[in-house]
This record gives sequence, structure tokens and C-alpha cells, in this order.
Amino acid sequence: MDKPTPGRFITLEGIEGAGKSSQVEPLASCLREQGLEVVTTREPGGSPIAERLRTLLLDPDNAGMSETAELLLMFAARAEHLEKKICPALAAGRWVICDRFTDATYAYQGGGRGVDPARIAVLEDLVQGGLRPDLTLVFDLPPALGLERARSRAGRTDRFESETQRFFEAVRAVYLERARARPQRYRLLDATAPMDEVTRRIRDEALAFIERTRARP
Ligand code: Z5A
Repeated sequence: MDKPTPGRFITLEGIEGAGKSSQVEPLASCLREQGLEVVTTREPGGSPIAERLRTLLLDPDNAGMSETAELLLMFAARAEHLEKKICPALAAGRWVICDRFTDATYAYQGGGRGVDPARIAVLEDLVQGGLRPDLTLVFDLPPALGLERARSRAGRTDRFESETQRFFEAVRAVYLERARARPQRYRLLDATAPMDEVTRRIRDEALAFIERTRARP
């Protein structure tokens, strides 16, 4: 019989409209089919106070928010989320799938807004201690396509969606740089592919990751 598998932390990242949220449930189903207990969540948000901070962060009426306030609110939400949801789930042996995490801070606040990554790293250490995702799937596509997908949805445009294509090019560049620098943790996915092809690729990555986890718990 297979060894019992400990809890693992999987994050999905990419620019706006890359297709991450659409893949959360297919990935969760794949893990559950393997007998794993799964918790799905998102950032900013994922716990009651963090969801309230999310509302503040995405509200287009807060267009003038200072970059430092934005950065600190992202990490304030993350601190709540970690304490109330992510850490208890991992400690109980569950697998956590999170739609965005700290790579988004490096990409959006670092790449997009120009915050020094060394300042982000200080907050990362403060809020997360040594906790980092075990696997990060980066959905890559040209910003023009992501924005077209995102804007074709109904609903009010949030504070980030109204950023320029140049902003999203900078965000994408940071994701690519991080994924290429640490190939053992990151998997780069072609998010321009049809949805069911992306689902298949993620399934392959997830099964390979489970195998690696069972070989080296
Ligand atoms: N943010 C930050 O700045 N710093 C941080 O630390 C964190 C976050 C954690 C959260 O907004 C914002 O917070 C985010 C970054 C910032 N803003 N931006 N940009 P959100 O959660 O509302 O936004 P999002 O994470 O970008 O979600 P999204 O716009 O919904 O994108 P997505 O999840 O990647 O895409 P989707 O919802 O799965 O798909 C979008 C549409 O495309 C939808 O109609 C799908 O049916 C369609 N789709 C999906 N995949 C495909 C494929 N393969 N082919 C064709 N069509 C597809």
C-alpha cells in the first residue's frame, strides 16, 4: 500500500484572466480521486477578516491607495488567512490549493508597482516564517489575451483590472523570472491552450507531484 501522504501547499499564479480560478476545482477533484483531503482557497481573502480586506483592496473607489498601504494590506490579509485557514489545514494533513499567494505580491506589488523585492521578502519572512508553497503552477499568457478574457466577463472592473497592459507585462515578467529561477518548485503552463488541455496538463503535473511526495514524504 502507498505511504500516507502529508499535507501539501499548492498555489496557482498568473496575470489577470489567465484561467487559474477555472482550474481550482478540476485540480481539487484530481487530488481527491487520489484519496487526499483538499481545501481550496484564494488570496487576497480566504478567511472572514481577509475577505473584508480583499473588498478594500479591490474596490475601484480606492484607486488612490498608497503602494505601502496596499502591500501591508496584502500581508495583513495573508497573516489572517494563514492563521485561520491554511496552517490548520496543513497541520491536519490536508492539501491546500490557493488561487494566488505571495508570488502575486512579488509580481503585482514588486513588478507592477515597483516595490523593492527585498522589502517584500522582509514581510514574507515576518508573516510566513519558513512556510512556502510546495508547488506553484504559473499560468502564462500574453496580457492582451488575459485582459480580453477578464473584461469579457460581466461585473464591475476591480482596481487591478483597470491597470494598463504595461503594468501586466511587468507582472508577467516577474512570474516568468521566478518560475525559471526555481524549476523544482514552479511549473510554467501555456495558458493560451484550450481549457481542457490546460486541465490535462495540470492533472499530469499533480500526479507527478504526488508521486514525488510519496517517494520523499
Ligand atoms: N493581488 C495582488 O496585487 N497582490 C497579491 O499579493 C495578491 C493579489 C494575492 C485579485 O483579483 C487581485 O489581487 C489580482 C491580483 C491582486 N488582480 N489582478 N489582476 P481576483 O482574484 O478577482 O483576480 P484574478 O486572480 O486575476 O482572477 P481572474 O481575473 O478571475 O483570473 P483567472 O482566475 O486567472 O481566470 P478565470 O476566472 O479562470 O478565467 C477568466 C475567463 O477566461 C473566464 O471567462 C474563463 O471561462 C475564461 N478562460 C479560462 N481559461 C480559459 C482557456 N484556457 N481558454 C479560454 N478561455 C478561458
